[in-house]
Amino acid sequence: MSQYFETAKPEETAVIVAVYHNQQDAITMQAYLDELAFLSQTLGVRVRQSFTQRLDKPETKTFVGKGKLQEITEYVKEHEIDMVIFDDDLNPSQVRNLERAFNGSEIEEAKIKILDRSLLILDIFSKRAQTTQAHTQVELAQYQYLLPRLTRMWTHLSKQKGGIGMRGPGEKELETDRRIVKDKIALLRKKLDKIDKQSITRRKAREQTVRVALVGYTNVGKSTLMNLLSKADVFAEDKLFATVDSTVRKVVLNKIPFLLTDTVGFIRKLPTLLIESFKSTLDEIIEADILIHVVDISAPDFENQIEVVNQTLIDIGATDKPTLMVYNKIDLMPPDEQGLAEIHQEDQKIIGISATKKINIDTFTQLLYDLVVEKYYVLNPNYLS
Ligand SMILES: Nc1nc2c(ncn2[C@@H]2O[C@H](COP(=O)(O)OP(=O)(O)OP(=O)(O)O)[C@@H](O)[C@H]2O)c(=O)[nH]1
Ligand SMILES: [Mg+2]
Repeated sequence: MSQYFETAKPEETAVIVAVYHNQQDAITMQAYLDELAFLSQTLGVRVRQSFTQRLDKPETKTFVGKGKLQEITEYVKEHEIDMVIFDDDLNPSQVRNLERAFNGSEIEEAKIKILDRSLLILDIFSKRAQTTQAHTQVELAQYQYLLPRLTRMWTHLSKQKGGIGMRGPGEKELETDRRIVKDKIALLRKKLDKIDKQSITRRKAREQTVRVALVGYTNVGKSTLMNLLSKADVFAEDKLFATVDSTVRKVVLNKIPFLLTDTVGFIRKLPTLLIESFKSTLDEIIEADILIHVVDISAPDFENQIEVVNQTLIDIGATDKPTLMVYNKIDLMPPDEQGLAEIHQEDQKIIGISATKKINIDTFTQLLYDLVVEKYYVLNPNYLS
């Protein structure tokens, strides 16, 4: 069934559409747009054009206003674009209206696909998942996303040919679809419960060990740093969400052992359903003693990314932990700003590094060691005696 959720095939073409409110500054706007394009490219889609509109909030009926919609449809028809990707979640009636706008009233033969940000993220997660647990978590989120959106406009599951945006027939089939999806959700929940029980047992066994988790926005260099520290071979790539599973490795710094977890990166507007179904993966972060918050200092909107990560940490309940802020990728900063990025404020525990060019790694490990050793003595009070 999972191919049902496949949003796009490589080489398909797309235009991206985003709405910004009036106060949004140009840099943030561009960063958001670049990110949506990057998400699309991660799936192999070629983004041909982007369209933006300033509105207080997206139009209820068609997300963008009439004039803008006209402009987009003309472009899409003229350039034979395969799909239109929207930066926010679309509700079922918006999907229906947009389907009509792009494909005319004869919807049975729709050619142009209407996608939204959550669908892209879910699809990327599903392609990146390695473990049964991650696969099950993504699938659960996908079916939950689909359930309220099952309308005549969306595919008929039992006859599905793959690809969101295919149409299904009448109401009776729709009811059947709803039942299939509900059954599937129940089944996936059960399966996850079972897997979760095993992970809880596994994590309990590690209670005496100091646990450190790498957190941060997606693509900032968490896995690269994990590989550097643990000599593990974790998949790192210049794509969004290279990692969606958790990897735990034992690391020893100056004879003090601890467990280091690399896990899924965060992103703005991460579908809530994903956060919910990834709960047990995120538990690795919630249960960690120390966080290493990795930041891509070369990202034009890095401050915004820090905000998103902090907010997500609050959302999942991973607050009040000793945190080492790591400003990574300082090698990409202009030389005169590299010094600036190398802020090494001991009290604030911020360090500028380059994980690939291995700049400042010794200072970083020293700072990390200081945090780990403190916790180590708490967990092993007899260590010194
Ligand atoms: N220039 C530069 N690139 C880096 C540095 N650290 C990591 N990268 C690159 O940034 C990209 C993302 O690195 P990853 O380690 O996969 O990032 P991640 O945070 O694990 O990303 P996700 O798993 O997708 O959330 C890769 O292409 C890395 O080679 C650095 O210090 N400098
Ligand atoms: Mg990673």
